[in-house]
Amino acid sequence: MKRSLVLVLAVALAALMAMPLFAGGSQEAGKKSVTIAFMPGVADPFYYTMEKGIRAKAKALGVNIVVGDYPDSWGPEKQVPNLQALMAKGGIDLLLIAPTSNQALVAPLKAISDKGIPVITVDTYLGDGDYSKPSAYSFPLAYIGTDNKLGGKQVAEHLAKLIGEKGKVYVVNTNPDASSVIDRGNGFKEGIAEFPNITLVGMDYCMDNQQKAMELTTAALQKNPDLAGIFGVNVFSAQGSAQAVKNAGLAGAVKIASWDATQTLIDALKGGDIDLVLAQLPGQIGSLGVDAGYKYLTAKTAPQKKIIPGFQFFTKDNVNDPAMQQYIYSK
Ligand code: T6T
Repeated sequence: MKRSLVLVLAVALAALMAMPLFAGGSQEAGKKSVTIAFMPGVADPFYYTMEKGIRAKAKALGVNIVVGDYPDSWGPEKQVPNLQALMAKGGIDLLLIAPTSNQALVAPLKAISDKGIPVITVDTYLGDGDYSKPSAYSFPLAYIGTDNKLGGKQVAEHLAKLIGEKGKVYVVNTNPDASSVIDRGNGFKEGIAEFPNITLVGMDYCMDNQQKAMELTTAALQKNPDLAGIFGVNVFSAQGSAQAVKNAGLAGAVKIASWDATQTLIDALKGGDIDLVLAQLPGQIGSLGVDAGYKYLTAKTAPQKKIIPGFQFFTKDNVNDPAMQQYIYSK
C-alpha cells in the first residue's frame, strides 16, 4: 500500500473515533445516548418511589431522564396537559407512563406512538392490558406493574382471617376506569366470595381524594354499625378510611386492610389503627421500565408484553423487621 493511502486511512479512522458513537465520555464505547420520559399518575409517594427507581437504573445505564410535572389530582384532565407539555420538550426516545384512565389515554398515547415514540405503560394499563392481541390499545410495547387482581384476592383472604371469617366488609375504591384499582376491587370480590359468612356491603369510589374517602367510610359506618372490615385500595382511600374509623372511635375494632406502604400507613399499622399493608414494588417497576426501554432502543430487543414484579405484606408481626424496611415507599 502506498504511504499516502495509509495516511488517508489513518486520518479517516481518527475522525471516525472522534464521532459521538465511539467517544468515551459518560457513555461507554459503542452505546447510543438515549432519553426516556416518565409521566407519573399523580403526586404521591408511590410514584416518587418509582421515579427513584427510574433514576437509579438510568444512572447505571447512562440514560437521560425527563420527568413530567406530577398531576396534583388523579385523572386524564390533569394528566393529559402535563403529558403534552412533557412531550413538547422534544428529544424524547421513549415514554414510560402510568395512564390514569384505561380508555381516555388511548388516543393521546396512540398519537405519541404514531410519531415514532414507543410507549411502555407502568403501574396501569390501557384497555384490558392485553397488548399481545390486535386492538385499538395494543400499541404499547409492554405493561410493567403489579398483579393487582392477585393482590386484591390475597388482601381479601387476610382480611377474612382478621375478622374471624364472618361479618360485613366494605371497600373504598378510587376510580372506575383505572386498571390498577379495578383489578384490586375485582380480586377482592373474588377472594371474599370464598367465605360464605362474609358479606360485601358495598364498594364506593372516592376519585382518589382522601377527604372523600373519609366521608364515604363515615357514611358506610353509619349505615352498617356492625361493619367488621374495610379494604382501602390505595394510599388516599386507605388513609381516608383509617381516619374515619379513628374519628368514629372504632380503631382496632373495625379491621382495616390497606394498599401501598407509605410511611403514614406503616405508622398507622404500628399504632394499631390499621391491620395490614400491601407494599407494591414501585422502585422495581420503574427500574424495569428503564431497562426494557433501553434494550429496545439500543438493541431492538422487544420486552415481554407483561412484566409483573411481586408485592409484600406488612402485618403487626413483621412491621419492625429490618428486612422489611426496604419496602416502605420513600418521601
Ligand atoms: O396505588 C398506587 C397506584 O398503584 C395506583 O394505580 C394509583 O394509586 C397509587 O398511586 C397510590 O396512591
